[in-house]
Amino acid sequence: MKTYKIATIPGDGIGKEVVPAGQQVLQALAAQSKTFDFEFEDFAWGGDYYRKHGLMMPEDGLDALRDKDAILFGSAGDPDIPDHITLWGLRLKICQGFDQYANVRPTRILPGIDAPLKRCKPEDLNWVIVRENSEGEYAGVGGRVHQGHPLEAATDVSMMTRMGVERIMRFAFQLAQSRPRKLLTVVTKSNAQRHAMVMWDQIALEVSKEFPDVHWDKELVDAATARMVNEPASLDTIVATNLHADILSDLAAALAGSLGIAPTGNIDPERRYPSMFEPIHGSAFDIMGKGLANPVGTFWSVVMLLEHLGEIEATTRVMNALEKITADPLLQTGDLGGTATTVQVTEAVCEALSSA
Ligand code: NAD
Ligand code: K
Ligand code: MN
Repeated sequence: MKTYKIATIPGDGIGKEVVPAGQQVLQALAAQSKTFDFEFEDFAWGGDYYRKHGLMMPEDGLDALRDKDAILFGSAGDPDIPDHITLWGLRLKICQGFDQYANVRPTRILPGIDAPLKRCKPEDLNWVIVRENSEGEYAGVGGRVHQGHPLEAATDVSMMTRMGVERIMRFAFQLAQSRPRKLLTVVTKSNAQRHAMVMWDQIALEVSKEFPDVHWDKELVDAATARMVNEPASLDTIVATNLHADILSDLAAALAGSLGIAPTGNIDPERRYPSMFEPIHGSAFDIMGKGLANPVGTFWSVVMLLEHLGEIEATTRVMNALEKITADPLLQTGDLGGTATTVQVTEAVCEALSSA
């Protein structure tokens, strides 16, 4: 029997509701498995920890995570703490500390979901967005001077390195190659950002030579938003910078029905460190603590976690259970137009797993 060590970090807001739900699904799965089990360790980091200790997580927190097989994360973001402190103090500290440079965001319209685009058939929207997750606009390079004075100035420099761009392009081309359509769109903004993005385009061209069987094209990020709405079927795998992909993937999730559904993996493809899986949404201040959060994004993240562990059969089982649940209008949460609660959806998924 293999025992996987999983760290759970619920964080803040609805993270505290959806991560325990995700853990419940993993437990239901393990209860049925003769080949694997999970050993969970929970880390109560985030806004509450900050109020006590002045930090979102302990200074040496990464050491406590280092030997885990994977991390299940909720959200960093507290109504009473500035967002840049919560984000940089927790989520980015882990992503950057463990060099999880590939952020992978699959999106498709699950059965039963009433997606907002009139002309888009469910089969037209099947994307995976690859977000550069270690540098770019979120490199943390910049500063603010002369605060409060007329000469006040501030910068956030988008820093790209050849190594950083090469490795994310190679990852994206490989991922595109593994999908049936072998189609990659490289999102760029090299008309305006004439240094870093021009290098980005040049490296895309170089790396493409290693993947002659992948069809690829380029799209400026502003035009890419319109293309996602107008010609969803023309896209398959998409690679974009840290900021661009952050924005495009919220749009993608909304076009597929709701922010509450979409999953993501913060992956270290070289497997030097644990990878971290989380729903793409944040703390959802407007619904937190009410039991109304849609846990499907977390469950789909659990599917990605299982895939990362190599438990492919389990991956299929959870995804099938999920699709059964989204197809049932009585099991849809408020964001999907239904009235189901987090607990009801979680119990239904666990039940579908044990009866499968
Ligand atoms: P958000 O994703 O928290 O919420 C946006 C909207 O989507 C809200 O109306 C919310 O109710 C709805 N929503 C999101 N997830 C849902 C779910 N599972 N079920 C039902 N409805 C859902 O984004 P925001 O409001 O921009 O950010 C709130 C806080 O979360 C901020 O502090 C932000 O920095 C943080 N945040 C953290 C992460 C992360 O940790 N990865 C990601 C995004 C935002
Ligand atoms: K999240
Ligand atoms: Mn985001």
